Amino acid sequence: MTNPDRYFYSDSARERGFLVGADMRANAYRTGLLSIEDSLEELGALAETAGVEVIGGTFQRLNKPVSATFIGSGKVEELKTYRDELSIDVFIFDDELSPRQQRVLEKELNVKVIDRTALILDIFARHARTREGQLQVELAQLEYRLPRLTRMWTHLARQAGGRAGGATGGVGVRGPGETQLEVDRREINRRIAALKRELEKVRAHRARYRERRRQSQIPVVAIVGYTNAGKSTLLNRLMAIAGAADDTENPIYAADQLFATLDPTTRRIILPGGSEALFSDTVGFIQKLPTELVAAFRATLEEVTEAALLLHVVDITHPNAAEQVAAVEETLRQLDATDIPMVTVLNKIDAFDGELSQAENVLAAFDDSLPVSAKTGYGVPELLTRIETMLQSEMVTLTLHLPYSAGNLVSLLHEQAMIESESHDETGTQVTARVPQKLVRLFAPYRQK
Ligand SMILES: Nc1nc2c(ncn2[C@@H]2O[C@H](COP(=O)(O)OP(=O)(O)OP(=O)(O)O)[C@@H](O)[C@H]2O)c(=O)[nH]1
Ligand SMILES: [Mg+2]
Repeated sequence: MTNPDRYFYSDSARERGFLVGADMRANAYRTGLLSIEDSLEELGALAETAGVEVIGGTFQRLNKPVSATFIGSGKVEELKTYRDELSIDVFIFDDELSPRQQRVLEKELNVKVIDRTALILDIFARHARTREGQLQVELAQLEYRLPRLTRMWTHLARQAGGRAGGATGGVGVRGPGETQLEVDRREINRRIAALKRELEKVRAHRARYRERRRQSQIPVVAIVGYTNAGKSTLLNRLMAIAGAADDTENPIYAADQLFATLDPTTRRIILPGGSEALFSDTVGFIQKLPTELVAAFRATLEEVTEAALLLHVVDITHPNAAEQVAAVEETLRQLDATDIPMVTVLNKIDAFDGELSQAENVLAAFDDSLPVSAKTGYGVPELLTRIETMLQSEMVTLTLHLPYSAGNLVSLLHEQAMIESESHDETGTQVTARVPQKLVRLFAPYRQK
């Protein structure tokens, strides 16, 4: 990563954060998949990644959120004590606060109050490297902040405005642009409109790139999984073992950090039987990922929805491996990607100190799971073979005669199939192609012996 901290606080100026959670007893209000303790621990890891020094945390059992303050008034009083005794700069809530709740809490507590979403956006802002990634994050941040703009935040932004390096107001309030919190709502709206226009241009460019890629007929394998599961490390290992089609490409940044990767990276890899596939690494998933965030990153996540195969990486050493799997499945459902065939790997098997059978028990629900170690390479050759077999079995060879009136089907073949031969006569197009199983029925009327 280049200059990760250039625009952000140094350690000596780290903000002191305190975590706040609520354990909802009424089912309708439950969020996330982890126990409250594990969820707060994850929130702490997110806060540390965003550069906050986590001083402590607390949670409250509630039937449902209190409408004005999310937590009960007794808890708010308790937080005031922590604020004074522990010199807390920022309270970080594990669930998304409504703009009103946040305003009321900031007024009561008289320090900054942020939530999990703001924290994740802050980390995304730090880790975005491509233009599209940066635009996407800035847009998501502004849309998130617009209804939450309070004097507290603008005040902080002004205070920080004079700082060398341009840090603006610390965690949750900092972003790619320096001026954004010093401008008023109207200007933010103007900026949002400008960002949307620019994003559209960048996206059109990327759509053209993807179109070219489609025409190259190489299947895409999207690497998915919970953040920090080892997706980027695995892609680096796949390249080392299988051989990248272009060996000038740099390794992908991997680190013991949440959301180390934000922007998609694609590498072309030669599979054991000689066929090729494009492997795409992208942003990880997390529980309690707000739907709006998934929507904001929909373009990035198209890598996932358009893939021929999903490679689901699970960190089997993580105590919440099973819950993480459930969170990934939930996000795949939100993305409408559940129809795509998937192979699951139980990663970090080198560091797993239980029995292998125990690991397999956790994931007994998967037909296609393999133990691997991205670190040592264990299981990776078998994985490559499995992927190649799955990619091939997903395709069916069809010989077709398509009348010119079915031109849209010819386009579909160009987009989704691997064309082996194609010729034209007076009545239409004669094609032999390897077609993804899910599309075969569309071509039934045109099949030839
Ligand atoms: N012991 C062990 N550690 C691993 C293995 N694979 C990855 N790691 C470590 O796990 C951490 C996360 O790895 P990444 O490859 O960055 O994970 P990621 O899934 O890309 O994470 P994000 O991009 O942050 O979502 C790093 O510290 C890796 O060194 C493995 O097989 N064994
Ligand atoms: Mg990564």
